[in-house]
Amino acid sequence: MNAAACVNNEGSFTCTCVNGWEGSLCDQDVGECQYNPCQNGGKCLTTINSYACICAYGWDGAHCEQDINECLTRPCSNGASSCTNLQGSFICHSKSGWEGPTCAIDIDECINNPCEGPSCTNTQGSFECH
Ligand SMILES: [Ca+2]
Ligand SMILES: [Ca+2]
Repeated sequence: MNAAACVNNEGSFTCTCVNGWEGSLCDQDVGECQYNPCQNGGKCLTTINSYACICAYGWDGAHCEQDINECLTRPCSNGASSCTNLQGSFICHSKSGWEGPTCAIDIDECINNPCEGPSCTNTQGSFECH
């Protein structure tokens, strides 16, 4: 037993576990997660005699120590000229006419009244003057 103290209740009992153990029978080892070995915001989960890291977005590896190269999945849309991998993230460099983290959002250029005349039509990735 890894219990420091057990109290007998009616029909049951409650154990206070020693450091590093948890569970009603103090049979769950939390030692590995005690000093969270998961990096970059990863969450540590105990498993039987071991642990697993649930990594935050953008990270991978047994201890979330590995940056995911998101650029390999070509996340940038609409002709974004290039993707730069960052630690835990990535950046799309948009061509003009698009915005947003993956350059998927069309800019409504007509808001800034770019046409000499009264008539501007926003188009996907551009705009037209009439
Ligand atoms: Ca990355
Ligand atoms: Ca547009």
